[in-house]
Amino acid sequence: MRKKLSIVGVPMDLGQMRRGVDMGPSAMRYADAVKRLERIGYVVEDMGDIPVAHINEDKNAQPSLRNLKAITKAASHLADCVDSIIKKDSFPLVLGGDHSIAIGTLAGAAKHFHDLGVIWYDAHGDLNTDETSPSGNIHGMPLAASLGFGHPELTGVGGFHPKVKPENVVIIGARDLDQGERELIREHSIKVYTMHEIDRLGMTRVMEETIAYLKERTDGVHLSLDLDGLDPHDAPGVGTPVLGGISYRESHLAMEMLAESELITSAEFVEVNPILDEKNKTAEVAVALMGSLFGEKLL
Ligand code: NNH
Ligand code: MN
Ligand code: MN
Ligand code: MN
Repeated sequence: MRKKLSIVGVPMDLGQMRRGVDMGPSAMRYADAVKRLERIGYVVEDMGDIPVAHINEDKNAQPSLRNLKAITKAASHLADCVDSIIKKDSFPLVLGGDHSIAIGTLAGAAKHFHDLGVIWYDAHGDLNTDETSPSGNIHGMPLAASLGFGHPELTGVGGFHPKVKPENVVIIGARDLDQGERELIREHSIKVYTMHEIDRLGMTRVMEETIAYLKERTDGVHLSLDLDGLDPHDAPGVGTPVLGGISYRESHLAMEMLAESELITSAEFVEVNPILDEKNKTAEVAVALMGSLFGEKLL
């Protein structure tokens, strides 16, 4: 991994229905993200936040794609920002915000890699389109959109598509998949480690396999970490908690193994909602995991 690191916040809460996740970037800054990464040895630049609209669009305008315009606008802005960070040879670290922002992060990163890999660490697949989504919430669609599936305004962010090929994606932690998502996973043979595989194989083997798989087919790897991938006991401050998730220690192990692999070229931590949290615990967990991802050692 490179030694320069650029943080950008995206105070986005329009991709889902529970307000407060727009305060995620502040909460992670408050949990001393910058200091922690500097201590590891990085030169850290905090670029501040991407502007995000604060008004909800008419709720009836497009119930299958809520707040489409405001979300694509912020995503395009974020894509340019991530693109410029990589151009100046720094590592983009994006703080969310709901997961819809990944459309922008991936659009920016994908400009620089012919075979960008993605690790989607999440209780959910985020593989819905406006046609399959049970909610109309765009935070359930970013992985589909990045693969080129869904509404053209979402798939077209950054001016090209797709950003990622299905065979370059690994989903880790899934335990709440919708019917349309299951079909898309089967149709395109997307690699998924559900909680079942994590229980059976253990996180060590899951990460060994993931790293080996991505190493042989990608030229860069984006980590998209949704805090709801963790068990709600360890990460309570999320909008859609799902029981039976990845533990705090397993998550550290996963991050430590990624640090060792030197595979990761961009990262984002999303869905931290301070309003639903217990004394900023989830933001602190996120920042601790950043520590491990960027090479912090216990000894
Ligand atoms: N799958 C559901 C939907 O599309 C929930 C998505 N919620 C998330 N995704 N938090 O990570 O609405
Ligand atoms: Mn808001
Ligand atoms: Mn998600
Ligand atoms: Mn999720």
